[in-house]
Amino acid sequence: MNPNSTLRTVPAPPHDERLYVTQPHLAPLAEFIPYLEKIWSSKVLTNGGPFHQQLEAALCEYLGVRHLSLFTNGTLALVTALQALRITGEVITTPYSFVATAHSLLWNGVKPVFVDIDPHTLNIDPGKIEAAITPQTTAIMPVHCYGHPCDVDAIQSIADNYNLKVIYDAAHAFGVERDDGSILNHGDLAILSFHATKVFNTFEGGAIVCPDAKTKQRVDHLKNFGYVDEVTVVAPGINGKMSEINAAFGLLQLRHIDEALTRRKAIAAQYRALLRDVKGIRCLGDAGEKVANYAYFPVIVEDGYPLTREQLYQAFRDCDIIARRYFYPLISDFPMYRGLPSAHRDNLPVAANAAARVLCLPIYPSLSDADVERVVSVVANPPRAIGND
Ligand code: T4K
Repeated sequence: MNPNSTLRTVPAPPHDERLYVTQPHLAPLAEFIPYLEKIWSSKVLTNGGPFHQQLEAALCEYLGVRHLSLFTNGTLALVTALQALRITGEVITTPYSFVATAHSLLWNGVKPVFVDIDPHTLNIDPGKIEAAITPQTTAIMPVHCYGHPCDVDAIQSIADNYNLKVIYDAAHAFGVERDDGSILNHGDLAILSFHATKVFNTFEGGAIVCPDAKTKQRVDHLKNFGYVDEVTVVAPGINGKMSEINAAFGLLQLRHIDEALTRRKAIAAQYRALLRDVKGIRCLGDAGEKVANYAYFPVIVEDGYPLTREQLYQAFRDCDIIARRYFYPLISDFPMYRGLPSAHRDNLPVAANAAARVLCLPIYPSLSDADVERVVSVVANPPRAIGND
């Protein structure tokens, strides 16, 4: 099909609700009031108060990790993780992610070096990492894209051979497990996002998962301006602390997370069953996870499908379904990155292909079975393309 051809719009099916790529799962408001009353009475609003401490402990237990430091958001967690490990020079990363991944490197004065991705997982391709290593390389920053685990064993063996640090951007990977437990226990540090659009949200929020108490202590200092005590500052830290209101909300959200994950799993299964016979639409497979979180539902629009990805995206919008092209454009195509030698399209053919073909369908706990059917009906009965082909 000619990508420039236009779509003959068919009347949208009757519905009274716009569907988004995601909607936050919110615990009942009434359940939040007692937490607020405690904050109002204690007047402790921030700076590592009781809810902050409780949420750190509760998340360590729920996620199966040893140490975790809460942050105001995932981006500041990434920026601080690089500071904590004193990363300099060049860092190898993926172009197929949300822009915050690479921005955290620029905020640290570090040069991103983009490496292409694996066509099956859409995570960084470990087979291409070694060729990108130079004497300036100090670390690898892979992303567990859509919550699908990277090939952590292959990445760790390269890091060990070349004495590199590994910082996982695990913004999507809340609760994901392999056979050996939480995916968050891999790498020197792993970063989570608790943004409104994530599987587990605290409105805004994030965390750094640390392997030992000493590293967590350094991270805790860095997120509090570098303060160790009232008169001692040990590093040029930042203000990355999560407030008590976000932490309290996180504790409440955690009480409801299992029901949210169960519903996501059912939605993903329904999509897979309904899309199985749609020619030219491929659902991204898992990446060997034992426990998945169904954070996103990416499909790949292949050549055999009657529409291009852009046309399908538009067809959805015409039906009031806001699917999203995560991750298009590639990070390496943004102005602050595209001059880098590693950002050249010839270096990133798999990522460029994915960015042109992936569409993330709505998936969130309050999506009904009928909503899923409505989404699939657009994919299965696309408007006919007309135009100059
Ligand atoms: N690393 C990776 C790999 C990431 O994906 C992200 C964030 C980060 C690092 C950084 O973590 P944070 O600093 O954000 O904690 C969204 C999110 O803003 C961003 O957090 C996320 N990744 C990225 C993948 O997606 P947008 O621009 O697509 O969000 P937006 O506002 O268009 O929201 C998408 C849909 O979600 C809306 O159409 C409706 C729904 N929504 C959104 C918000 C904010 C709601 O229903 N309520 C809301 O409050 O970036």
